[in-house]
Amino acid sequence: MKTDLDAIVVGAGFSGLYMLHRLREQGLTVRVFERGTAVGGTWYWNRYPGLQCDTETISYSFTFDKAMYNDWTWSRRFAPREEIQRYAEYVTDRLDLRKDIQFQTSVTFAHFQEDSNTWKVGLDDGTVLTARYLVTASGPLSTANVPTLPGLPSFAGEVYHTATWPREDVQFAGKRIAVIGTGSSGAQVICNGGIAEQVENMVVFQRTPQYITPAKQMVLSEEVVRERKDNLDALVEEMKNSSFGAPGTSTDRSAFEHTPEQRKEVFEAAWEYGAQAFALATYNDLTSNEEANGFAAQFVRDKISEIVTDQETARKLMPTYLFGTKRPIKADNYYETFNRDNVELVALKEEPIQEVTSNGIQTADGFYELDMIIFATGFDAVTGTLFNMDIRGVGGQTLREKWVNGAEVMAHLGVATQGFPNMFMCQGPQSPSVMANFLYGIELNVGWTARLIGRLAASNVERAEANADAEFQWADMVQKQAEATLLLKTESWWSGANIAEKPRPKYFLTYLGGVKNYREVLDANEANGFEGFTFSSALEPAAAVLV
Ligand code: NA7
Repeated sequence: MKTDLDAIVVGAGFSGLYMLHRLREQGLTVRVFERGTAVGGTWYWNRYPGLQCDTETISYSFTFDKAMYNDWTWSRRFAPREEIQRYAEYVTDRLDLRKDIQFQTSVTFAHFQEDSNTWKVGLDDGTVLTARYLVTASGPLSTANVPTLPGLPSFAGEVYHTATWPREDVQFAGKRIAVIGTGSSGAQVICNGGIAEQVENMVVFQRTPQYITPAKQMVLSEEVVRERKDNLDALVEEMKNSSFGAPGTSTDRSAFEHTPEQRKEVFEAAWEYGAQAFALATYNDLTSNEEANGFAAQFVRDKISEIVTDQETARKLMPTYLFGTKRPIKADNYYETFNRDNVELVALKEEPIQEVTSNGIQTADGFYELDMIIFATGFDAVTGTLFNMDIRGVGGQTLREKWVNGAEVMAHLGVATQGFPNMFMCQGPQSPSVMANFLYGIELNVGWTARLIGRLAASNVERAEANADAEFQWADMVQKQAEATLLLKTESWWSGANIAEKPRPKYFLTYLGGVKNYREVLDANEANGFEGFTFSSALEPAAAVLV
């Protein structure tokens, strides 16, 4: 059956951009629908002061086009948000993608049509389109988690969320502000955005104290930039064969190979080096062995005690959960910020919020007068945005029903799920996505998916559907990987436990096997004709074969 388009892609973040490029290269007609006014995805929406990427720019760049890599120059070791936004625009123009992206348009529904093996897709302007393939590139971190605090609607001051930050400038000078949440976003708002220097007073409402190691941001010299560009092939080799998809992010050494003195030296050097070194390149058993984990945890607690002058504040800042079982945070001068006279810490587990009033927050121990509340409370991660779209597969089943509201998420190779034929997820659940350098992950995961779609489009296959046994085996393997680590011992967005209304997933939401292994699995699967899918055709049932 003739459709309006070969493929509809939801979202113009980096996944959507790369998918558009790859599908178009194979001759498909594609349209991307993006609710924002520009490309960039999560970088477009999270425009709060201080935001920077915590993967180094050396590898947080597309590498598939050498000239495109070489013609772009990053200014710093970690890209500030504005620079990533410019990079996304650069990629868009360089690959001439803009003409196939429709901005300020949300996909409201996507329903699979069993009689024609096509997708009917509704947009918020009332348009309905048909396509053979539906591709979700809506991002794992794109639906904000906004807690309901008693009395919040009565607050007369300004209220912001890091993930839906306004495009207009926010004025901080002389104001009394609250930051609620101390994950990566909260930490960056607190110490990286220059806010503490402007406000009269900043009160940080911290639920769980975090392990925060220095990022060690720096301006890149011309020589460093030149060297990176001259050595791209070697860099890509290293990324391909690493676990995180970035250089300097793995080690074969166990913490037990060293004496306590040697460990201290290793941790100290990694602390000074910054980036991912402390969490990923010190020892290989920090997130699999509790004793090894304790070495790293204690090192950070000792640092907090050294850095923070007031020992009561230092005590409140000290994390007690297992190191690395929430996403490790990298930020410069985080603990130092609490030595400022105008920065105050409220440990919510000791001093819970009772209510928000028109002019502040009342806790069990006191009242904090405020002009502004900033929520840095994270995301309904991985499945949140997928569930918010009305996606219905075979028999009208919604994706939320299929995945039992998040309790039983299963996605073959992190790409496709049974009952939703011709639907493919970019960086979907159970792909490495948030556990690896996201841009390199896109090249792997989206590149593979685009090749599959290209093969389907070139063949007489009308319908490609993940098999139930394949998705179960994949989900079960992903869960076993997680069980071999300490990650399930902590409640976090990684373990799908940060949204009160959602059940804890039976199968872990992210593939933990690392980039190298995932790449090898995808390559082998492709070489074997894309195993784990059933390919069919209504017109030629016996002859549906991938060419
Ligand atoms: P995170 O990492 O989910 O952090 C959210 C923070 O907000 C965290 O400190 C939470 O405490 C806190 N939180 C959540 N709900 C509440 C309520 N109701 N009250 C008080 N505090 C709360 O989100 P981010 O945006 O910082 O980072 C997400 C990812 O983006 C990051 O990992 C990088 O990959 C980029 P908790 O720890 O749950 O007790």
